[in-house]
Amino acid sequence: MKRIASLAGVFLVAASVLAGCQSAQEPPKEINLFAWSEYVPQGVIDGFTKETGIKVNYEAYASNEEMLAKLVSGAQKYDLIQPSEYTIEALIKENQLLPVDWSKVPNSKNIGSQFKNLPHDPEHKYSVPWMAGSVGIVVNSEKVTEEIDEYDDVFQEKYSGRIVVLDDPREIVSWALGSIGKGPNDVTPETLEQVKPILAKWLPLVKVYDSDSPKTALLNGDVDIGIVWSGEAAILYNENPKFKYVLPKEGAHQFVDSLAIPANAPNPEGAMAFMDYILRPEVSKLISADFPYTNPNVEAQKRLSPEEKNNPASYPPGDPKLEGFRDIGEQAVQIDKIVTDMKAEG
Ligand code: SPD
Repeated sequence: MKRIASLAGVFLVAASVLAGCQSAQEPPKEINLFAWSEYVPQGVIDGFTKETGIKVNYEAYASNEEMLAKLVSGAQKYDLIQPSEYTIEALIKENQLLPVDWSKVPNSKNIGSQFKNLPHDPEHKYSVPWMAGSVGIVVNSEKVTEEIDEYDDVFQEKYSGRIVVLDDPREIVSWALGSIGKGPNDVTPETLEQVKPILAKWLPLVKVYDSDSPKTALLNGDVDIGIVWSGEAAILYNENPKFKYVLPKEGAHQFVDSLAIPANAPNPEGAMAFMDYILRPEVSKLISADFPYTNPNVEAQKRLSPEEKNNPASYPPGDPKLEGFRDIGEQAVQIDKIVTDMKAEG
């Protein structure tokens, strides 16, 4: 846990105290869900509560590091968290997750085989994929008319003050690594030295850092180009197909965000009931409707409309070069420091 605490260190924040006590005999009739913002439809939460009587307290975060910081602070106990693949990997290494009792999650049969036994959870013991997706370039093609197909194309002087990017140091550094022919997991002190001058050139051009809703600045016309989560790009495309999604030719991050149960969860039974509920095809379909990422539930995918399946950000055509992030241990602290310092310099 010490290593996780250090990874999360830069984001440590005070947390509110869990309200109320539960008696030892009576299972608590609530679960605390700590999940990404703009990812969990209120209708899904309400449907679960209506059916089970279990209240869901949904608290949102905008980065894995923010989630880890609050988790390790211990001020609040969570029944479910929703980390990305590399963070699941780190938490498993540190024995911070409970194994899922699959007999309590029979709808796990709906998870596509390509989303099981991935490197972050090789025995498929701890995690239920929520949504997968990619991180790519969005272009307002009415404003940016030249061809954009690699990271360097985004960070050009002429686009200064017209760029939105995710507020996520690990993602940002992966783009700079890509631009020098390195993979997103080629993180060493040497490669970090190599990306520093690139970031020093790129970051002053950025107008907006936003991991919660990067689509907003594009929709408002505050910016014309950006690097965002695929689900945000899919919503933009639905609003207006002038917003084109481009997966950079150097390669891009393919994330898998999953539900997992922290080792100290007060109500693991309630957590598994929620896991099973969201794996119902008709419920999973509702998540796709609001947040059009790549749905890892094969039965839900069968129920999507042609428009949903043909959205090029949700389900990119062809065979793009995509790669998951791995846990990089202490190097994550360096990445945070490099990006945070450079942003502060302006
Ligand atoms: N609003 C939901 C965003 C989900 C992004 N998950 C991927 C994170 C990888 N760093």
